[in-house]
Amino acid sequence: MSTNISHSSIHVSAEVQSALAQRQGVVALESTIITHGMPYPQNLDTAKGVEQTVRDGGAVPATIAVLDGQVVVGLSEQQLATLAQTQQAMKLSRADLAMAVSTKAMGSTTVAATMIIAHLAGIDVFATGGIGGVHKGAEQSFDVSADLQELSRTPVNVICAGAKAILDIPKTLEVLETLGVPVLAYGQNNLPAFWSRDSGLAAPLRADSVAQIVAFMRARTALQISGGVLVCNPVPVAHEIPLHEMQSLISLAIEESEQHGITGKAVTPWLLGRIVELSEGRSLITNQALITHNASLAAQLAMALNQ
Ligand code: PSU
Ligand code: MN
Repeated sequence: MSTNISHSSIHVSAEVQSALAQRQGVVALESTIITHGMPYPQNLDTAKGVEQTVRDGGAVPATIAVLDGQVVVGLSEQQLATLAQTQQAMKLSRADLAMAVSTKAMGSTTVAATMIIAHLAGIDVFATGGIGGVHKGAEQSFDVSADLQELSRTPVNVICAGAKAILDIPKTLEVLETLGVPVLAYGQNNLPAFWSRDSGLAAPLRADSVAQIVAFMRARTALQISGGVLVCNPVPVAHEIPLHEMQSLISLAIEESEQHGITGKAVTPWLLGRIVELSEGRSLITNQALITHNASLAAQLAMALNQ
């Protein structure tokens, strides 16, 4: 167990503990994408593939989830397989993470909850697919993901593929700016939009190499600026679905979600699932490709930060 954790409800795997102690480079991975973001068995294949990609980059993966009330940092292969098949995992964010612990429930961690646990365990790099953000129609629904607040307060560097086009991306960028969260596009001027490389919007900041990201992070530390950093890594060209092709599917999925009365935490998983169906599986393949790509960049960053 890492030295800054003294709570018995948190278990850090031996491999992750030793990697942290030896400053080998550890990449945190979320689990909501496993339980609520993809169907079985693609979710398990993806989770394993992402872990392998982190290892290929020389770092150690630490997938995070709550299993029967215990927060686990660095799921074993068996635990990963169990989680991937469970139907009743709670989707955990900052508000409900402790409830899964206190009721000894199964739960998967969103970006927000994964950041909280990663920080507690001493892990400062985290790879995911897409972050939560401001939903379209938020002026009516007030649906703004707790991921955004978490990025502003918890010092973990999150590598994602941008905000999903099911969100209101301009409003998401505005909120991130208000909260003081740096948003860096990697290798391009425009912000990527998850399945698509280009959201059509300029990213606030740009970095072209891992060394530039590290230099930026060191400068923040020197200036005592706390909180997270969001690096947006465009999906590889071979797997991208251009925004104009996604747009009609997204509009249809949102319309249907309203007709079905989907609200609250169910919105993001419902839309993602429906978009996989509407795209006849194509969006799922893109989702798998982008998260693997992000894991590779995260491994490079974790290694560089530990040098
Ligand atoms: N991106 C995906 N699949 C997912 C999510 C993002 O491709 O399942 C999850 C992440 O865990 C993210 C969460 O933190 O959705 C956001 O949910 P909400 O909007 O309810 O905060
Ligand atoms: Mn929400």
